[in-house]
Amino acid sequence: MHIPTFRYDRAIEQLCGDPPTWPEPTNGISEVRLAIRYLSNNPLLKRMSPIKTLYVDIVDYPGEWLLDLPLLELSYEEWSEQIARLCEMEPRATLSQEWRTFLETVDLTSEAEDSTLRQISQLYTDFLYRCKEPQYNLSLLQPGRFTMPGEDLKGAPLLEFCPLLKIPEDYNDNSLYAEMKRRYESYKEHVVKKFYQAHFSSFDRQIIFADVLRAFNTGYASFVDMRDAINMVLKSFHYGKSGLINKFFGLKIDKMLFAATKADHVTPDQLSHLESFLQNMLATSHNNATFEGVSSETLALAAVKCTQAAHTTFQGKKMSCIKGMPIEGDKPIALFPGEVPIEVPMPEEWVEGRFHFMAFKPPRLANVHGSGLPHIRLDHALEFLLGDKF
Ligand SMILES: Nc1nc2c(ncn2[C@@H]2O[C@H](COP(=O)(O)OP(=O)(O)O)[C@@H](O)[C@H]2O)c(=O)[nH]1
Ligand SMILES: [Mg+2]
Repeated sequence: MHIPTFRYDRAIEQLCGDPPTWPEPTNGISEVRLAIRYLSNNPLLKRMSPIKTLYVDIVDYPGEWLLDLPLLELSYEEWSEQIARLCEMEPRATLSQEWRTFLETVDLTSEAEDSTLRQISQLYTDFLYRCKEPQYNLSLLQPGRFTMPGEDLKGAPLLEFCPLLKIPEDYNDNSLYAEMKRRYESYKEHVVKKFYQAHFSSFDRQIIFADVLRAFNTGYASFVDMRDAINMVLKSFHYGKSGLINKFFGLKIDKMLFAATKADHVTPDQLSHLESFLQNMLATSHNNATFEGVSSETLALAAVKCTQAAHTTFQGKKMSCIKGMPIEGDKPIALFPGEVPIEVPMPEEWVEGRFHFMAFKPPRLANVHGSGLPHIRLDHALEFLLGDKF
């Protein structure tokens, strides 16, 4: 009762508008319960009560929050060290300049002042927001709530701390350093653990979305960051019996789906490439014991298919392409957005303009209540996630 409802109705309304528009992206947690009525095939059950109901609770939350999970295993000092190391590399080195310069002028052993805490955390948060800008599109942004606080935490003092570049050796209890350390610990206790305890303890299936194509468009650094972020999260999920998430929250996930989104941005012949690419990107997580007892699958899918496959002739050769309405503009276009590599290209192969997976407007939907949304492979996803429950 205390969790906002996922506004499917509102999303459908927007998608069916004239012109159709994309619903608001997720910025907090919401849930929806589906009651799926179906005819049982089981000969015994069929005779008793042929119509069965499967209840499915779907929980939607920002992917950013997953990045808080690894913090549970890190002390404030260990986390600081990780961030400091990341900030030595571009583009973070430049983007974090202002925050780092300010941090260097601050005496961490001096008495904690609210105004300093606010300023220092604001500069750090600004840095995280810059990392998110489309031209950088970085994923490994911690703490997750700094850029995605959710309704209840906007402006809360719990979010006023930041990692450090150097740890002071001598300090007392009311120092800036001690205060930030306390806030980091209470962030873990009151935000991170609370979230996982409240929600993750009841999940038994999970789907993780990765916008691989967007990373392709942005470049190598963006891709590496996304890969590292997902692998970091998966490492701390460690879904097997001995994993962290199990230790803390008694999780019982038995199926995990990794999905590359926006599969309608590529030509149909590239779908299998997109899937192989995602699989290769997650190879480390797939191969080790992370998934003891958890079956996982990789899929390329589109929740709303915005393009049509077509063919065109270029220099006398038949080529496949996609047709759709670009997000900016009102004339449909046909294009070949590029080939999806199966293996990760070398850094020097990510040349500017190699990938151009364009964003599209949602299609005009005449009969969404009758035939549903046009999609790519959502049926595969459902079969994998729910098939065995029927
Ligand atoms: N072409 C296409 N674009 C999509 C699809 N799903 C999402 N998008 C685009 O990605 C944006 C963000 O998607 P959304 O699901 O709201 O992301 P969230 O931030 O994870 O909640 C949307 O506004 C669309 O522009 C899809 O299936 N096909
Ligand atoms: Mg969403």
